[in-house]
This record gives sequence, C-alpha cells and structure tokens, in this order.
Amino acid sequence: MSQDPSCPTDPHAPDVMVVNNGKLANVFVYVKEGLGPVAFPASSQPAVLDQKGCRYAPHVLGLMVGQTLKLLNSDLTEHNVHPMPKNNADWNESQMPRGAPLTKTFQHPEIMMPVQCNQHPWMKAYVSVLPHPYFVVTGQDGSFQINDLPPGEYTLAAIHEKLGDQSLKIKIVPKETAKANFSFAAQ
Ligand SMILES: [Cu+2]
Repeated sequence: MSQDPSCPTDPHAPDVMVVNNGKLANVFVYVKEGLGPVAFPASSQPAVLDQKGCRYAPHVLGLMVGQTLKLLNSDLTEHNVHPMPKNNADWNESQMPRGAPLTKTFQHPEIMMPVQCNQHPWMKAYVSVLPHPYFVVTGQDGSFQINDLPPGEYTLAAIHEKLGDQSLKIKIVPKETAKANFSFAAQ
C-alpha cells in the first residue's frame, strides 16, 4: 500500500467499522418500500465524492437516479475511479493529480455499489442510487434523520458493508416525528 509515495503511509484509516461508544457510522439508511409509483425529480445539486489522502470521502454516499455525481481528486497522485455496478453501466476513468472534476450520472437504482480505484487497491467507497430523496448515511454518532417523508407506512432499511442489512416498518403520521432504531451485532 505504500507503493505510491504521494499517498499517506497509512491510508487504511478506519472507514469500514467506525464505532463510537457503540454507535455505528457509515450505515446507509433508506426507504425501501411504501412510496408507491410516485416519481421524484433528481436534485439539481451534485453529490460529491472526493479522493483525498488516497481515500474516498465520504466512504458511503447516496444520490438520486439522474443526479450528477461530481468526482474530485484533491490528491497529488493519479486515481482511477471504477464503480462495480450491478444495474448500471460499467466504466472506469483516470483522473490526473488535482485534475478537473469528473461528472457522472446513474440511470438505475442500486444499493451499495462498490467503487474502487484501479491505482490503489485499498480505496473503496459505496455509492447508492435511489429513485427518491429519502435516504441518509449514519453520522459519527450513529444517528440518522430523514426529513419530509410524507405520512404513510414504509419499510425502512439499513445496510452496512460488513454487517449486512436490516429493515423495519415505520408509520409516519402528520406533524409528528417517527423514531427508528437499528442494532447491528459485531461479527
Ligand atoms: Cu487511487
């Protein structure tokens, strides 16, 4: 991993299992069922995936179908961004040191698509593509919040790259906040 002198000597920082006081970060939480056939327009703001210190930042990212993904290279080394999709088109593209941003879109929903770098095998990110805006990644304190979900009954899912996925039912009633708790067991 120290093959590239432009990378930090220890780029294996703890992205995979980020646990603080028993709270798990980098869990992707999203509405899996219950929205029905409503079409949601993609956000006009790009989602940003940076390459910094020979790591992807953020490690887990969500965006909408058709929303622009803006890829940055903040490093003084060349990267090669390579998503490994199941439902979307496959591509990989080199990006020069501090090169111009790349912009991409994804046309189909997909959960936790791995993204790797062909130059640096330890680099990994997970990108999820949703047909709606009701998704979020848990923060350093393990918490998450999804705003403005219309009243109704939903299946909420949570997925972690190593600890698998879970789901639960939630009911949203007007003008109230629903609470949901997921609990992952260490393997
Ligand atoms: Cu790289």
